[in-house]
Amino acid sequence: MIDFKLIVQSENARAGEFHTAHGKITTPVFMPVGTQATVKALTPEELKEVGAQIILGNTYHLYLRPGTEIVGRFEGLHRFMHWERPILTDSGGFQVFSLAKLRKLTEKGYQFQSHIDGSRHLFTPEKSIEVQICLNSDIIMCLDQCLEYPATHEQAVEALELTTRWAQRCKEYWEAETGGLNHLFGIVQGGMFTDLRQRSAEEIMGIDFPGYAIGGLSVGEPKELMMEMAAHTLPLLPADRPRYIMGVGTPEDLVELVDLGADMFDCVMPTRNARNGQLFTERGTINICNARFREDEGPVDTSCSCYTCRHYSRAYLRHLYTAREILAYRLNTIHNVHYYVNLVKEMREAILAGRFDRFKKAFYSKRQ
Ligand code: PRF
Ligand code: ZN
Repeated sequence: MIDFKLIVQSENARAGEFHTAHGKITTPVFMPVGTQATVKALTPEELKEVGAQIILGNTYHLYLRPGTEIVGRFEGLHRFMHWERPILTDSGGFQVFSLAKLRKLTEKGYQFQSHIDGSRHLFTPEKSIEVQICLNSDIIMCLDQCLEYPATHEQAVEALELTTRWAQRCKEYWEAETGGLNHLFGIVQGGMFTDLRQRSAEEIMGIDFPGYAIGGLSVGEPKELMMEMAAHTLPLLPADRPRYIMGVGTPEDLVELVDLGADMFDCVMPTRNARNGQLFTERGTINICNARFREDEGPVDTSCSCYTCRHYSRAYLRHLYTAREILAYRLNTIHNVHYYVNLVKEMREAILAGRFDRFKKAFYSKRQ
């Protein structure tokens, strides 16, 4: 079992911790996305310097390339990529759904053609767990069916029922195959329907997992609907297990979701947006291409202590970006990942000190 320890709960916001084979994780926690066994543009040393505790990898990508045969020779992802802290892998369902060609969904699993070379594959719940165990990730996810938005109630029922049957198969395979070192998380689906979110939560909790994720959010629905679904689902989940919101979101989303009782997050925004010149600051986002930074000698964010902000001006970062220099991507990514990791760390400190409400007010008052 995961022995998740809730250290302080104030209203719904939680500060906790749990252990994995590669060390302790304190929550709330933000997991930078390292899809292909690399958080794009950063070395593991840089990730550690910004304070990343755990990163996310993608089963779909790593299974297709380089393949489990190669990663297996290194006894998993940690040594392969030189990252000794915890790793969570997503199961592949969501990535098949968004990337693969000619995919077909049956009771067995996903049939699809690789987006890389067109080769044919069948991804079953058992296969997903097998691959994730071979990657030796610390937290592995059940294969689920994430619905697109909008979807009908009937479609959402079908997807949640399939997700439950697959969760059962994942659990059985996991119990038979792992020594208990890889924690398996269940995923709640249910589309944008509160009755189905409740039903999915009950069915997935009935199978009993070390942790629970809420999937199917941030798939194109309006923000209020996303928050309504999260607010409805989070309190249904057991207080003594970590709660992970998959693939969300903006800094504001993270503040609101921590306030509602979420513990874990991943999102491509800090890394992807960095490569598009968008930088997060406590006053809101800026685009470093903007001409108003041409002569700006100040740092990206005066309140930031990251390597980029300690040493470089906005004028220099604008120059690098406009000149399409490789260093632009690296420095921007260092800053953005630091921003996200630090935001969540500050929320944890505020919860521990019993001042999360004040933190949230200050967070909004600084934004323009
Ligand atoms: N399921 C899985 N991974 C995901 C999602 C999901 O619903 C989402 C939805 N935001 C992101 N990543 N397995
Ligand atoms: Zn910075």
